[in-house]
Amino acid sequence: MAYDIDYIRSQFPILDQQVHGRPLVYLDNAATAQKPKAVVDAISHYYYNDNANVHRGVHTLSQRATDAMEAVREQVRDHIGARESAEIIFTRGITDSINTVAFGMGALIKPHQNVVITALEHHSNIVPWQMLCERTGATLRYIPINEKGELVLHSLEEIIDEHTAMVAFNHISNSLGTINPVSTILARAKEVGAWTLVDGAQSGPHAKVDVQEWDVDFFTLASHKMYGPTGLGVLYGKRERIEALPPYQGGGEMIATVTLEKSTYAAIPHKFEAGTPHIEGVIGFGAALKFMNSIGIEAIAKHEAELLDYATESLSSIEGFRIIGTADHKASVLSFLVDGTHPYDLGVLLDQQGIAVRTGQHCTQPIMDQFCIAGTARASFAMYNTKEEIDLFKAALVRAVNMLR
Ligand code: 7TS
Repeated sequence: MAYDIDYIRSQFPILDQQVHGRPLVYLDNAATAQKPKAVVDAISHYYYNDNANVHRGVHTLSQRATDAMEAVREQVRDHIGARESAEIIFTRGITDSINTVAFGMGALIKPHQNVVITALEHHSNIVPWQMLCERTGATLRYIPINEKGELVLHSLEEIIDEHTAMVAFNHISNSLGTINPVSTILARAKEVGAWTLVDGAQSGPHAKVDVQEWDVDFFTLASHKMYGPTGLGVLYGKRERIEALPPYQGGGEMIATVTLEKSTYAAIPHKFEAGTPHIEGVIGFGAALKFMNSIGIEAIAKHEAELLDYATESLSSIEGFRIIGTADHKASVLSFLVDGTHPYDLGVLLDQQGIAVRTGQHCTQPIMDQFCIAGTARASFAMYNTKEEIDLFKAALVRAVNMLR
């Protein structure tokens, strides 16, 4: 079936507007994607018809809300190929998912052990592990990157050793777009018996992932990067792993019994879902997954790869244009600098022409340090972007550069 871009764009009413008198060109999708009507409608429908708290009421609305939420848990299970829906935990986002694992590991890790991350991580996959190591005396190690922004794997056997408790890394880099060799790293981690976590923040919207095929212990997703609501993430964990982890937060809904002296915890996944969950978020995320799958994640990835190739080639003709992150395998992200200009100034001048890009460190300061730069401007693509938009982006960038030089 042909990729019906007009239909897709018609499903995102927010795109049809002017910013500073110019048509909006939204190229900040790695930060958050826009939401299709189906998501907004599912949330409205929930509030107009079914709103109630979940897992506690015998009344009809509570049961409807519970059924709707649990149906999405099953949808997520199916989407990532998990064995059972009890392995799908709803969190507040990727940050919350990683903190849940890093906190829980505090009870399990020993001071002589180490945690391995990479130099390509978002701060949310660095800081929680630093905190874990500070609390426990374990050591933090990282896999370095080369000048193209690719992981350097030739020392993998020394970095991941028999004392490695956890190997945590992203599938796709949010600031450079590098697609990492997940299976190679997981294979080495498994050789030494380390636990593994893959941060799927940027793969969720761009790639099909099967957690059993990877045989990964933990995997994370962010609803808001997958056309769903903000404030909701997913933590997938293999049953035996999440059963072994102590919970991160205590409170209602995560318990089996409570006396004033002691509590016992509920079975997974509820052990990790203390308090009233983000019910509307879960319902909206279900609609987002359904919408994304109706277009087809492979078709979306192909479309975005064409946009990335087109943008890379087209923008490279601008004098002084420099791409930061030139990995052989990349997805949907174009981070760049233009000689003689500051990325922040470019971002402001692009915005004045209707073009939304992100500027700065993209929560990946160690990457910027490695490239000896303060930050980049970043264009990131989604299912609804077009080559015409990239032409508008290029024309606006040329104008901005001419004003600044
Ligand atoms: N990991 C990666 C790879 C990410 O891209 C992000 C967010 C996170 C973790 C954190 O996700 P959160 O939903 O908990 O905030 N990345 C970005 C970005 O590139 N621009 O804004 C947010």
